[in-house]
Amino acid sequence: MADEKDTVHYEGAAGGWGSVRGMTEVLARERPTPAALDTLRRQNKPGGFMCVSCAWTKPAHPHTFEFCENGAKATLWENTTRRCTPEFFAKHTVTELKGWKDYDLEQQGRLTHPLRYDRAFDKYVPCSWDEAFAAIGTELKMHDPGSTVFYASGRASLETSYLYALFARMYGHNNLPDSSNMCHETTSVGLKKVIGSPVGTCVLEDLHKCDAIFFFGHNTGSNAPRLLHPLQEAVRRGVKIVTFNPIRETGLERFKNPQSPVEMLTGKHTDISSLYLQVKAGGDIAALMGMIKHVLAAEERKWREEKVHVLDVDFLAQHTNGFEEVKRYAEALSWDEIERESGLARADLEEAADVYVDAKRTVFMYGMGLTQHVHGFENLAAMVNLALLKGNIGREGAGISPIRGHSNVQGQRTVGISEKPELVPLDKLAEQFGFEPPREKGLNTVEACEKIISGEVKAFIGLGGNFVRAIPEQVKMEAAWQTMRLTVQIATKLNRSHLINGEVAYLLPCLGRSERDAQITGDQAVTMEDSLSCIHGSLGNITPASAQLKSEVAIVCGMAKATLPPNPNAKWDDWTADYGLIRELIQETYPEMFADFNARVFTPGGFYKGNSARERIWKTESGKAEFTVPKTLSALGVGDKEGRWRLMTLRSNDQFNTTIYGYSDRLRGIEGTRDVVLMNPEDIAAAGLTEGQVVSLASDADDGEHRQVDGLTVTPYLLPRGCIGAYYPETNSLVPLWYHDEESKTPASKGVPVRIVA
Ligand SMILES: Nc1nc2c(c(=O)[nH]1)N[C@H]1C(S)=C(S)[C@@H](COP(=O)(O)OP(=O)(O)OC[C@H]3O[C@@H](n4cnc5c(=O)[nH]c(N)nc54)[C@H](O)[C@@H]3O)O[C@H]1N2
Ligand SMILES: Nc1nc2c(c(=O)[nH]1)N[C@H]1C(S)=C(S)[C@@H](COP(=O)(O)OP(=O)(O)OC[C@H]3O[C@@H](n4cnc5c(=O)[nH]c(N)nc54)[C@H](O)[C@@H]3O)O[C@H]1N2
Ligand SMILES: [Mo]
Repeated sequence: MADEKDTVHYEGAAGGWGSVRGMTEVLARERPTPAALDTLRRQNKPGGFMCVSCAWTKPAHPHTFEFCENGAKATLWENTTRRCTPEFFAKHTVTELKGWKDYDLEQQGRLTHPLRYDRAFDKYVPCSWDEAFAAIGTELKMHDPGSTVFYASGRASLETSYLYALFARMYGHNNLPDSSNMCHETTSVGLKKVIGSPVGTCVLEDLHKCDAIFFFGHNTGSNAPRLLHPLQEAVRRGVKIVTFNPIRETGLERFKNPQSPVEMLTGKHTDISSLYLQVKAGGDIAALMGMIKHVLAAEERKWREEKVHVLDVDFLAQHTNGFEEVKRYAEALSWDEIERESGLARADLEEAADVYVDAKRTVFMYGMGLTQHVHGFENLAAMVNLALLKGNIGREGAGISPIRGHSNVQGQRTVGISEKPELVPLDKLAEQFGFEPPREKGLNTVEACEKIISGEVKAFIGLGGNFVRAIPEQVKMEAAWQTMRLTVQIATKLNRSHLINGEVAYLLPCLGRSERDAQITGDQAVTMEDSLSCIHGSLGNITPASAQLKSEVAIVCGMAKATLPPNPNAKWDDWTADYGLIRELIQETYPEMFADFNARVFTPGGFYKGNSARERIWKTESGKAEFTVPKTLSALGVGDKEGRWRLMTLRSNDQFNTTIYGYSDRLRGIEGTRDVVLMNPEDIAAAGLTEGQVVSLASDADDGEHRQVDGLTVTPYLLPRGCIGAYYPETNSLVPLWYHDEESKTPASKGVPVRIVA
């Protein structure tokens, strides 16, 4: 069982005994109840409860244990026996708690009571729900709705999300930023622009039928481990997986299935990637254009020599726009330039392109490595260019499949949490509820931050998440945050955002998804949409962490009722009593996607909401799928310069976003600390540094702003030269607020310009 060793460059497979060890540690840490363990058996099964971790799909025919190490961690994190009570807050001032680590804050366990911030004593004190709702309602009534922001982290159910967005619009704004704004907004905006669909086009079947998978910028072993099962099955069918990632992530190299006794006992594993290319951070556009150049050359040769096409020429003619321009651009590119910008050798890119040429059906999958760049849109557009060449969108076994983050982040957008009014059927809402919805564009995450800094935003409500810790430019934002009049946070556990308060502040504790949600008509189920656009019901059955907790639906309805003038069509109490009524409303607003919603809630494998691009109906400006000539070959927002490094802010295997489960990044072999900067050994030597030296990172964004993070230990790691890695959220203050994807404003957390200060 060599995988159990805590080696510093961990060589074991993802999964395997190591993941069993990971789970054992969580069990010891969270001290879950037997009921919580039983819940794991129901996790991601039809009729069961849907994991709060990643958004990977929940299959109709699940494995015996359809969960992974990190899904189990998320469930057990929610079902810890630890409690963060009013007594705890009586002992600690908020200022004191600000000095604590993220890990230690959340280790206090589940929040148990609604709390009000008492500024005079700098402490949270318990209050009643009625008091909290009344105070929030009074405050909101005094505000201009336009100066209020309703944020959502991508976990809340479709039912909660629909009502939250309705509340915002009845109150009078579209300021509905979502965690998606920091994540796959590049996808929502970018794919919409080029293929007319804001979400991926694949279903699970496509992974069972493809011959090749091109895989970009996703750390699957940590962030969507259950996806390793279909990838492993694909490899066994002979599918070639070509991976582009600056880091050799263990899960994508090797996977040992912890659910297979044979693999566990014999030490066997599956090699996942047949070709693993360590592209430079920000180098994917160049890599993709290089492959396109090679595919075009192959087309020319094949046609000349055999009168056979490599390209899908019928598809190109009938379904696409702009092919000739991209062809000219790619043909004119020099391999020198491609090699320099991508950091990859021509021979390797040609080998990858040959896999593509030979495959009949190719799926493209990607994560934050493509979306979190200043030219994130160009990344996606270049990938779509490659896919279009061979008609790999809108047919079986092929397509584009973004790997989404939070478990319902895609669904929140589907049911109206959007700052973009054009994406929401406002006329329909007007008719359904008898009010005039606001039509002006709302604020996304970056814009909300800008207006908090400028003082124009005066109230913030956070439906889950840890906004202040997750956003860029953290130091400046924390200072600006406290100038707001009202901050309200709805949460399960204490985090840093709860310690940065407006003048009036409430912290409202809610049920987790695994908990029984008993309302007066009985126990309620909720629904969510996964990465593959399938909608699933989820039924919690654990006894709530405290009798004081309310469901997110009840909290949203409570705030809405206290804020809005009476409206006979807004039945906040009835909706709280019976979530089936909310699903009827969703069905009425979105009849095509949600037909027969209540009857289909527990469809095994979920029900598919449909996708126009999958049918080759292109809802783009030209009515066709768009080829895009890249504006640049580098996805970075700044050029190279002496002493400037490309910082990737990364997740470890022991965290869920800002929730730090522990200090073991098992799959990367980094143990006991998160305060590291990962560097190529040759770079360490060339920069005159030594392994183990403690350094600072400082912003090198040429904007005159001072940003610095201290106390990071230089750790050798096989990264491309010039690229360094460090953990998110510890290094978020290094990301300038203006450094974001040009099209979608997704913060560019992967190619951050920094200097190393010894
Ligand atoms: N256990 C666990 N699961 C999670 C999460 C979690 O924190 N913990 N978070 C959830 C959320 S909200 C999200 S959005 C997803 C995030 O899941 P990922 O998309 O995997 O996000 P990151 O961990 O940021 O890792 C990005 C990957 O991109 C690579 N990369 C960095 N820069 C580049 C580049 O320029 N090009 C390429 N090709 N690759 C690059 C990095 O090496 C890394 O492997 O996971 C979700 N699931
Ligand atoms: N530098 C850098 N910054 C990043 C990223 C990066 O890769 N690099 N990634 C970005 C991405 S992809 C994302 S999605 C964002 C994440 O940003 P957020 O979604 O805002 O943050 P989370 O860390 O997921 O939120 C954790 C908190 O959610 C609360 N919570 C947990 N479960 C529940 C629940 O059921 N209900 C409620 N109401 N609250 C709950 C808990 O209090 C917990 O502390 O961060 C972004 N920021
Ligand atoms: Mo995310």
